[in-house]
Amino acid sequence: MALHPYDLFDVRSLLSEEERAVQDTVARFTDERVRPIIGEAFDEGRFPKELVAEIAELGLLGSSLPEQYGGHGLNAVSYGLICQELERGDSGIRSFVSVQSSLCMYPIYAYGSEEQRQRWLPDMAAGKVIGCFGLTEPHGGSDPANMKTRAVRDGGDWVINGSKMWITNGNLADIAIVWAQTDEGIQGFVLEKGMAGFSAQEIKHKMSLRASVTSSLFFDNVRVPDSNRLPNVKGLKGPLGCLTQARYGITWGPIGAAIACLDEALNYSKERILFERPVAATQSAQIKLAEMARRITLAQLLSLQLGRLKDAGSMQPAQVSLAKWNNCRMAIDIARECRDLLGGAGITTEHAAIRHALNLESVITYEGTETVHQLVIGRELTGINAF
Ligand code: TGC
Ligand code: FAD
Repeated sequence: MALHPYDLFDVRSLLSEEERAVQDTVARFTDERVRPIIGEAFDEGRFPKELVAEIAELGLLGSSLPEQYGGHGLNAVSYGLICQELERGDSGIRSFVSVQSSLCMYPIYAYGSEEQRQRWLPDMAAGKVIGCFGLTEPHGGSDPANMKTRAVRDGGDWVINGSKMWITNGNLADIAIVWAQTDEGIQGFVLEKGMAGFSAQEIKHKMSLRASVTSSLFFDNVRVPDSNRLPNVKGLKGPLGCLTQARYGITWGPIGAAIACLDEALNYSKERILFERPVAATQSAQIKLAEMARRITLAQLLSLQLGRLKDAGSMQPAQVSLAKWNNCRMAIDIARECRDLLGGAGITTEHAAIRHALNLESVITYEGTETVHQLVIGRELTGINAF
């Protein structure tokens, strides 16, 4: 029996029935609703907001949370498959879901009070309240410990001053999870759209993640009640704990992007006749395609095992770093190679490869750059902190 070209090791047979059903549902959504419109949305530099209600209806926002907060109690592997199938469409759509689920709903669930959970999570799961996550500052995102945004206690309120940069969903968001330095260490605050002194400015001229909103946030004496402070975490481990959740999902996402590119390049090279034979009949093209399939297979097995470790409660941040590094590098290399196999046709957004390649420039940078994740592994091996 012929092997499935995008699942050479039959990873799907290792999935439960529920995991397969989740994958199939999201795959259908991507094929029917995302892929037909995403090239144009990318061209226009427009996040397709019209998809949010459907994404919510499919249960993809905060899908791992318990049902009482609007989630579906899905396991980590299912969440990973959601990310993979969404990113097969576009990294921007997966980013939207990552930020809402892992960077906004997760901290409210993990670090928030019961009142805060009830107040925000069900509406966020329903897509009625959109969140963004403000950690990165303009002077250097890799080193969030050097945080300049500051919150100072004033009676029953906090007064926040500072700014954040490169914030996904910034101008879309109804609430922002903002991390600020306080006298007791870094703390998280839920800022609401319309609070005096809080503004967002969209970042234009992006060549990457064009179908996603990216913004700067500004805080000018923003007065936030203590009831909007996340009470159950202090220190950098708060935001880093959220990043571990999001980075886990991001290990799966680029597998989807790489599969989309391989699919396109495979079809194109079988049909493109040069020197009286299909490009796919040449040895060099076959080596390139085989190399892509090899790297996708390794990434699939890596993420699946990572997901199983997460579901067993034993996943370590350094393991997430290795998979984020490997899978982003795998996907960006494949997207660029596929762009090359398409020749000149590969330079327009009529084909997906260049859009994925450009998107992956962000994906390999955000949530910890490739270098940051390499240094995490270096530290794990040597016991020496090179940051
Ligand atoms: P260190 O000072 O040693 O640790 C501080 C505390 O945090 C704990 N910790 C973690 N906890 C959970 N998950 C992790 N991954 C953790 N890493 C560290 C640690 O145990 C310690 O706890 P405690 O109790 O002892 O205080 O911090 P470090 O030396 O490990 O960190 C250095 C470094 C460079 C790895 C870290 O600063 C880092 O990861 N920098 C990169 C920043 C980054 O990734 N920013 C991403 C911003 S958000 C984003 O990009 C969203 S894009 C979303 C989208 O559109 O999809
Ligand atoms: P810098 O930290 O200035 O890094 C510059 C270069 O230095 C990089 O090549 C880096 O690898 C390298 N470097 C860093 N440290 C070392 C070292 N020790 N040794 C050697 N080299 C090193 N942030 C949020 O908080 N929320 C979001 O929603 C969000 N969304 C984003 C969306 C997009 C499209 C993008 C592009 C970014 C987003 N980010 C977000 C920010 C992202 O996390 C940062 O861009 C990333 O962490 C890197 O920070 P930086 O851009 O300031 O680069």
